[in-house]
Amino acid sequence: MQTGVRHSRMRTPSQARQWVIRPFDNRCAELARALRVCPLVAQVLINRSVSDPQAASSFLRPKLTDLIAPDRMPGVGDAVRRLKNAVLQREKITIYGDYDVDGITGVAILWRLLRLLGAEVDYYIPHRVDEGYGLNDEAVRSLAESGARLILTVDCGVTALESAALARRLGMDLIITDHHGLAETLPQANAIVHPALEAGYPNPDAAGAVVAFKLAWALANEFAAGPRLDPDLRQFMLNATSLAAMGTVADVVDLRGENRVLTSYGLKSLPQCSLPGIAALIESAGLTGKGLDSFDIGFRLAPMLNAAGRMGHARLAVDLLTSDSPVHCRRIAEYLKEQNAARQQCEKKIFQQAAKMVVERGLNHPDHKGIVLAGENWHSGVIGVVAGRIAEKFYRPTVMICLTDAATAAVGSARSIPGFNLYEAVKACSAHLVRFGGHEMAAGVTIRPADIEAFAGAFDAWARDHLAAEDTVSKLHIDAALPLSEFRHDVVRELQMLGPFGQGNPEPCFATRGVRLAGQPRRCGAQGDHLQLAVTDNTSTIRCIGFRLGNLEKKLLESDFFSVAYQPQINTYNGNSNVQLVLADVQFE
Ligand SMILES: [Mn+2]
Repeated sequence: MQTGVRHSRMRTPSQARQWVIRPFDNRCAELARALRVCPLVAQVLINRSVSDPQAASSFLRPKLTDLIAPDRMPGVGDAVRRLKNAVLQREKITIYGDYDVDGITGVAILWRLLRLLGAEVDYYIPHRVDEGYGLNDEAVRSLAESGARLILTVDCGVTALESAALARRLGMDLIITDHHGLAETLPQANAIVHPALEAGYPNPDAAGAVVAFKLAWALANEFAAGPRLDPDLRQFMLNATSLAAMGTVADVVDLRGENRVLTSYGLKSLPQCSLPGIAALIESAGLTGKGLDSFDIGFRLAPMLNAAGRMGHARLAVDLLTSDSPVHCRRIAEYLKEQNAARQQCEKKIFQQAAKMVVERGLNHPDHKGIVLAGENWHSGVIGVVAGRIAEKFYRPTVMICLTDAATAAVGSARSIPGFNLYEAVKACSAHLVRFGGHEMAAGVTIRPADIEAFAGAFDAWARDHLAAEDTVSKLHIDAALPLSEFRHDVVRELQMLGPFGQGNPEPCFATRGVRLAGQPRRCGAQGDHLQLAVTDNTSTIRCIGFRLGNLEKKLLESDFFSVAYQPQINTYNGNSNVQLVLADVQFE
């Protein structure tokens, strides 16, 4: 049984979860007939708000021709004209990108294309800890001094009014490509490429790497001699699709519509990607020769690329994706693997400290709704991830602050739970903050250590006013409750057509009530963390795997009946393939 592959994405079970079961939709038989699929697939499509037969058909069978033409991306025309000029005049272009996977892949796409077109191009990635997110004045000044004539941003810049004005004063031109929230005033720039700049653009959820991809595509078209791209450009576009798919999955944007088309093609071509950096990354992750899914990107490849920026400098990850030397790439990929292991260790240590603090201080008591923690020497590159895990474990919005010896102001990262607008919460408590920014689900704060206690009180009070008791109960969304006999081999195989899974299109989850054990459960995994069992409801008997559910063994043996929520999958072992249920939760009645 494959136990190592998938459990990395399973959440750590903590408190009881409330099952929210979608009602049966009577449109599903008709939709199933129109699509020639089983009703269960139709039910899941309707649950994902894909109920129109035409839309559902392209959802199940994405086509590259469904991609939106690159010249429709708002601002692309101005950007292409300015870049074409820069290429022809051999002006020095500096790509200025964000340090996360979305930024890194977007930078690599534009850098590779501009090189292919013969441009003089360089890139700059700010340091995550020392410089922070986005375009900053100091970097703009140093770029001007080093002779940059044109700055091209990726995945940042659309709110950098002051730095944009500074670039202009220093005699540089600026093209912004970004997908972050627009403020009331736009920065001064030669072009702004942004999917939400014009109402009605069909994919306002495009990731930063996709915005970069569209610009690169439009520019490639501009330089193509005839109606067809020459072989080099065609190969480039194929690789760029894989890079854009990685940025899209890593940035957790909605995986329906165009993002789904791009991700499904990008994933298919990823194992054969001709970029030595991608091949090296896949090899270091131990995924060579396997078909890759969105979870492999989200939980294996993306964390390695992100580790560079979290533990050191993200420039190294861009180096990996822009180098053509397999030897050099293999060295970087191995180093990133080590950095990722160090990141995991660091994260684990902080997570344990933070979880202990929550319990010791009683912050998980029903009277508390907002968690604020501060710790000595917590690494600011990983606290965002840890805040996310604490928020998930205790199901409360969480702010984590790094205290350092020297700092007069400390930095913190915050993560939310669904239904709680974190940005509004932080804004409401901003009297205690030096700086803050972010959106509904994630935010960053800067705070003087002396103000932490007052901030914690205000944040908790605001959370108590804006969260009901049931909001702090984690919910498990279930697509349908069905007897086990529904999950035949052919049905489960058809359900796989619904992938790639991710934001907006979660992997289908089903439930069966009143099942009992069919035989003795068996603990497995190095520490007996996992559980193998078979369950029956008299219609059928199916094998299950419960990752991190090993401690349920005793309770299962004591219970006559229980309910299971699960993701069905096809498990192939020794040439046999069988339906297996990956347990998401177990409820005892
Ligand atoms: Mn992004």
